[in-house]
Amino acid sequence: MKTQVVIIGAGPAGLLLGHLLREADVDCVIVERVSGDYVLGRIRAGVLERTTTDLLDRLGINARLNAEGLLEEGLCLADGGRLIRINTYELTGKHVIVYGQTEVTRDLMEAAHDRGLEIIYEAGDVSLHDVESDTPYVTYTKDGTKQRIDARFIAGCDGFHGPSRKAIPASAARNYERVYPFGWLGILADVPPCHDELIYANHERGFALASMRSKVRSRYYIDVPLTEKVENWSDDRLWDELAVRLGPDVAPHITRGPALEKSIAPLRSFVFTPMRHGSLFLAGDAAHIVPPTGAKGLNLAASDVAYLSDALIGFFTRSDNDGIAKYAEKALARVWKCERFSWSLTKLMHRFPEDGPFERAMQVAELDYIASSRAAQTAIAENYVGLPL
Ligand code: RFL
Ligand code: PHB
Repeated sequence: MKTQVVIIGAGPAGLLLGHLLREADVDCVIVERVSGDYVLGRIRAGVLERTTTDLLDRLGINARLNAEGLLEEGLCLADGGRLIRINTYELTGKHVIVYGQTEVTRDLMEAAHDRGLEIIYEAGDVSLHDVESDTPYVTYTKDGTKQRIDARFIAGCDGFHGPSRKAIPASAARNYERVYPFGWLGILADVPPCHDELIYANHERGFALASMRSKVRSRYYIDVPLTEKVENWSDDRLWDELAVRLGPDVAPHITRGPALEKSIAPLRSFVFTPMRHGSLFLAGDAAHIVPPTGAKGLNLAASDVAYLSDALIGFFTRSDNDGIAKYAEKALARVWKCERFSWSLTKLMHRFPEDGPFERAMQVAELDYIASSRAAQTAIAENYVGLPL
């Protein structure tokens, strides 16, 4: 098979890129390791920035998003007894929208069929070849047969564990990494949220987050040591801990219910450079990871894809090499800003095992400053709703 762009990975980055290219009549094929149902079974992000929803609007894949997404005007930071509200809408004029990654993915998958976007699911042994040349290709096995797709470019949208990043030689690459000493234990339940806005809490027993997927489905997290096992957390134990960490004002509003899903995700900050090597481009989690504090991961995948689709469309429809040449630099400038925000909010809202009274006093001082300063709140709000492209 021959195409213009082979996209590896049918997560949000790969699906969005595929749709944006198809819309501009650029040929592409997506190759995905697992089945569509498996992709939809992953419970991940819940908060979409305007940059992300603008892309869905541009594609016209927004009917359910507009009907079911919850517009959020602010967020709260809780610190023991107090709740600091940041009115992000008033400070920036922008909303974020609560709409799950699962739903975004489902909408993109369903539209793929109607729009002739080809997705090859359950492709085994996906390998990249000749990425330094102008004639790269991808091989994979499907139903026991080896297949090959030739292309002009390969887009590596295959997440943190995929093969694309590894196709760039170590001599050309650089990794920046911070692994955090805890993970987030999440619970999804069909109960109304305890609050109409997200609450990030820093309690002496640790971090907690109250989030949601809809008016009848809630998502909560607490941080736990990396050695912790999900089996040690019965639903009751987790609800009790959430009530303590979210504080006495919030606890009475928590509705408990059986877990639909419960899992632990480790926290990591990671940036890989370069985001382009020859004919291979990286986008989304394939190139960078942020800790989930601040809800940037999916949104960053979407902003990479906005730059990359512009670059590829310019190349194929206007013979314009400029976007291709500048992709890595442009994307990375935004990536580092989002890395900084996610890292600083993680530091502010978590109790690190190595921290002592000094570090805690710094957190309290920063939260006091945020509570009293419109400038400090604006800085958080601008990052939370999404920096401009
Ligand atoms: P994905 O979603 O990991 O998709 C990559 C796809 O590539 C496939 N793949 C392969 N395909 C072919 N061959 C191979 N060998 C392959 N290896 C892998 C995979 O099967 C998969 O389908 O990466 P993408 O598209 O870059 O999207 C990134 C986002 O998924 C991620 O950044 C977010 O989920 C992060 N994240 C959040 N982001 C937000 O913006 N807001 C949030 O509220 C938010 N909350 C979260 C999160 C991530 C979490 N976890 C579990 C990591 C909450 C959690 C708990
Ligand atoms: C979520 O709803 O899953 C969520 C919300 C905000 C975050 C991370 C995850 O910062």
